Amino acid sequence: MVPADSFREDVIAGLSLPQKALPPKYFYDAMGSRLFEAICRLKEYYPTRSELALTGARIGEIARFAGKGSTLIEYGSGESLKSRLLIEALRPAAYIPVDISQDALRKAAAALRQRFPWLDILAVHGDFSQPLKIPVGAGTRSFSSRRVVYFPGSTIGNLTPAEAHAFLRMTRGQVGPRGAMLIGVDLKKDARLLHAAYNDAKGVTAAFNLNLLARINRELGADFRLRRFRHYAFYNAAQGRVEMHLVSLAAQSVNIGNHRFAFEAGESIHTENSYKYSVDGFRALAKSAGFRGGKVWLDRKGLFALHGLVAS
Ligand code: AVJ
Repeated sequence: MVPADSFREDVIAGLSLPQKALPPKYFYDAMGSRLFEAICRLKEYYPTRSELALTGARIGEIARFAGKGSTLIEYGSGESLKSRLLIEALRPAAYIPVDISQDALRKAAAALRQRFPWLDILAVHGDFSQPLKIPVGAGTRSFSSRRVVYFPGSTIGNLTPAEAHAFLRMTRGQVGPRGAMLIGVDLKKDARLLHAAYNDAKGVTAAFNLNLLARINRELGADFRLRRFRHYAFYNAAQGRVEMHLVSLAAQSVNIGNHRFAFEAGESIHTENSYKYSVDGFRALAKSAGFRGGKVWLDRKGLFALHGLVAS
């Protein structure tokens, strides 16, 4: 669980900005996580399927790139099919899943212990934006082996390029001079495909976006009226990102404890950025952060990229 206090503080701070905004990491309460899983199964939402397909098709090369017997550090709970493929092919000396949800982390680690009894698993509760603290003595065999950070799902797209640069630099410091990174990055593409992926016909993405307001109501006792807000997502070509907003359908005010926030009709809360990178664009970013572009794998339709980066 994210401490409730920082949730409240972040919400109050975000809604006090001239362009109201909320951090996307708060999408993932129990309901939000379920809705995200439903998004991943939508026909319009290509990233999950594309990344799984390319990982399955190229797993031998990917494992060779990472180096068998490495220490695999994954940001995200790692219960996914992709993680299993990678663990099977890599036979890592140790596997260190890092997640902000204690619950997701415990479930994922338990499922993987069942499935891979030989695997040394060390679950770390944390946030990918903070430097990793790996307890000394844990995963002893991992002590001397090469560190590889696995960051799938294009979660890096939630960061601005400046934040992504800082994150890559920090990770470069953590994997050390022999380290590497495997990172899933969604590609730039026809804006119509992007539009469909974030405006699905069943309205699951809209429900996912609106659940953030429902969560604020539930956990912070706010009085958002969800029917007075509408999901709005579009590709901002100048910035190279999909933006998600919640647009107020009327002039209204919302109370959170002693705070009151006024909305004009048409005013939005910016809830997420999802940056898209060309292969060369991402390589340039990684290079400036101390990685050289070792390898890149794309799915057959050229929708999604997995970059293998080596510390330089
Ligand atoms: C999990 C951040 C990669 O940006 O595509 C899906 C989240 N938001 N649909 C993305 C999301 C709306 C997703 N990431």
